[in-house]
Amino acid sequence: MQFSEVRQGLWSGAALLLAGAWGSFLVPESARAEDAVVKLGHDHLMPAEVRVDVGESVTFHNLHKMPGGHSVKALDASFASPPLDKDERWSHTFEVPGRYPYYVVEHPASKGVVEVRDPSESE
Ligand SMILES: [Cu+2]
Repeated sequence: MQFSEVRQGLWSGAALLLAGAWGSFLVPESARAEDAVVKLGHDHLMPAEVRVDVGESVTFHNLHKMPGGHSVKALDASFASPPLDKDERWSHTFEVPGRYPYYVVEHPASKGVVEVRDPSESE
């Protein structure tokens, strides 16, 4: 009897966990919609220039398999990703308005710009 009570407790605990997992899976997924995505090809960026508002993030998504991966780095070093494997993503949130030129570390000729705007300053 005690055993079945424990089992029942476990099951409802599992059900709660499942419900919690669903909740945390479903809700933030939509709230966390990506603000901008830049895809990294072997030697190019798509799109090369993106605009976000302050507080938004840019996700860099590496599409190309290359030994050592691909990483991006701001010219002013304000952001730098780790090396990304194929299909890996890395996001950075921009808190300060400005223009952020960056490049692909493994292919320095591949350059991009993130433009960060303060929405309260634009009409
Ligand atoms: Cu490459």
